[in-house]
This record gives sequence, structure tokens and C-alpha cells, in this order.
Amino acid sequence: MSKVSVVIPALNEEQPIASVVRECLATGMPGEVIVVDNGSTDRTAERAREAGARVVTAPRGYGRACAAGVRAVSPESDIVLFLDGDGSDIPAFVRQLVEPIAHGTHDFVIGSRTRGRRELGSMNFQQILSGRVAGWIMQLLYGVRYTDMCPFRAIRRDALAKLDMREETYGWNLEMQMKAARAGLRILEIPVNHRRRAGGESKVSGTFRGTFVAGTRIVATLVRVATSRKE
Ligand SMILES: Nc1nc2c(ncn2[C@@H]2O[C@H](COP(=O)(O)OP(=O)(O)OP(=O)(O)O)[C@@H](O)[C@H]2O)c(=O)[nH]1
Ligand SMILES: [Mg+2]
Repeated sequence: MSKVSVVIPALNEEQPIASVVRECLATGMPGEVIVVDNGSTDRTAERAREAGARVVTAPRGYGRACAAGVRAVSPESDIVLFLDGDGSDIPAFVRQLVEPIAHGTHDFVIGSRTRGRRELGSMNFQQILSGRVAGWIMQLLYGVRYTDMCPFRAIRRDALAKLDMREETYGWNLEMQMKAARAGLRILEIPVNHRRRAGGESKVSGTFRGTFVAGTRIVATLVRVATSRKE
């Protein structure tokens, strides 16, 4: 039977984090939930621990947090699942993301919020458009169909290790999608529903600075990976 580790990057998410962890554990799928808290100034780590997560730390940055989470995964795990710590990804979909990998038909299963049902205000126009545009570009580059840069995704651990992930901030999600496609992994995209964050403050899409920093990093990632040689 496959063992699943959940990795949740969380920065100042003391309000939503406990229910995200509990909802993940309630699915009965994960063997462990790892919350990566880098520099929260609130009680994110404490709340995550109380809810049953293992908490690890890393230097600031979304990609660094995800990478630190992967390094902390228990050696027996063969599937790593990622989701955000703000309550916007719906853990009830964990099973649908994990099963195709557990059954051996796919290596990488990614949610698509644009193909799922979205609570009003849960994604803004730039997020929807940038996910679609990135998808079209990756279709041209690799012939793979993606419709979102959804953070909610599961991947075989050994396949992830071979992708040689480098992005330290918001390019991480796109880098994984590009490298998975380039490596010829068996990829499946499934619609997932999406909610508004369950409290706390937006770091990315809800602020001008966050949108600008993330947008710049995403474009840089696209160019870097598209023009780099397959390792
Ligand atoms: N560990 C860590 N987590 C981060 C960092 N930046 C963002 N996050 C987490 O990454 C996830 C995505 O950030 P959000 O602020 O929700 O960004 P968003 O989804 O574009 O914005 P919302 O619309 O407000 O949800 C959340 O779980 C954040 O707590 C970081 O530097 N380190
Ligand atoms: Mg969010």
C-alpha cells in the first residue's frame, strides 16, 4: 500500500491552518502531515502541531518551504501531496489526487481550479488567465494539457526527486509542471473545487506586491526551464 505525506507551506496562517491539517487527516489518506512554517510571526506552528502536524522550518520563500517539506518526508513515503495552508484547497479531493498514483496509472496528478467549481472571489482574473496562458505555452512546448498552476497536487516521490527542482519562491509550482511534462511523466489533471481563504491575509494574489513578485518569478521560471537543457 502507498504511503502518503502531505506538505503544506504556511506563512502566518494561524486562523486556517488547524482545520486544513485536520481535514487532511480526516481523509484517512496521509501517513503524515508536514507544515512548513518559515518565519511566521503568529501561532501558525503551534496550531499546526496541536492539530496533528509535524512542523518544520525553512528560509523564507514558497519554493524553499516546499523543498524543505519534501526533505522532511518520512523515508517510507512514496507519494508527496502539496496544498496551501489557507483553507482554499479542499482536502476532500485528496483521495482523487492520490489514487491514480497509488494504482500505478499516473506519476503526477494535479488539480485544476479553473475546471472545478470556484467560490465567488476565490480566484481573481489574473490567476485564472495566467494559469490558462501558462497551460497553452506548455501545450506548445511539451504537448501536455494544463489549465491551471494549482498548488494542490500529488506526485510520486521518486519521480519528484528526479525533477531537480530549483525554484525558491513562487516559480516552484510551474517549474514542477514543466519538468514533469518534459520528463515524460504520466500526468493527469482533475477538476478540483476551490474556496476563498478561510481567514488570515493573502501573501500573493490579493496584494499588488505579491502579484508583481509572483508574476515576475513565474515568467522567469517559464523562460529558464524552457531554455534549459533537460538534466
Ligand atoms: N512557508 C511559506 N509559505 C508561504 C510563503 N508565501 C506564501 N506561503 C503560503 O503559501 C500559500 C499560498 O499563499 P496565499 O497567500 O494563499 O496566496 P494566494 O493563494 O495567491 O492568495 P489568496 O487569494 O489570499 O489565497 C499559503 O498557504 C501561504 O501561507 C512563504 O514565503 N513561506
Ligand atoms: Mg491562497
